[in-house]
Amino acid sequence: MKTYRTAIIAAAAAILLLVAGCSSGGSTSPSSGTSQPPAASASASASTSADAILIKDFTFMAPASVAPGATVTVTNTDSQAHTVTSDDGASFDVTIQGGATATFTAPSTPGSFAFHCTFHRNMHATLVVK
Ligand SMILES: [Cu+2]
Repeated sequence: MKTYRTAIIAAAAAILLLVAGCSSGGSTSPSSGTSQPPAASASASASTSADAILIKDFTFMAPASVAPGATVTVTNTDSQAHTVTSDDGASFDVTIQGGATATFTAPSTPGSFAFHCTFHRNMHATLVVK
């Protein structure tokens, strides 16, 4: 019991010493000259793959063609979500949220695959696989 109390007193004394030491330190501005810029917007579009569909202003911009089984990246620059849905309802179907990117796998068989957006039935385009 006595040692416990002694320890508390010692701790209190140490804290007092620390506080005193700090306040007598003088200059209290630890601002070093290295101001780190906040994570620069490094959105350098590294994905310059040809296997890409761009959606802008409710319009599909499809590549001339993609290879069978290729991974097709869809970039939606609109604020609304869109889908890339094959008209046959089976070849591919992916939803791309507004301002987001998604991928789907192109059909493994060559051909022309008409597709649409299920949210906006006036959006149509064709994916050529060859
Ligand atoms: Cu749409």
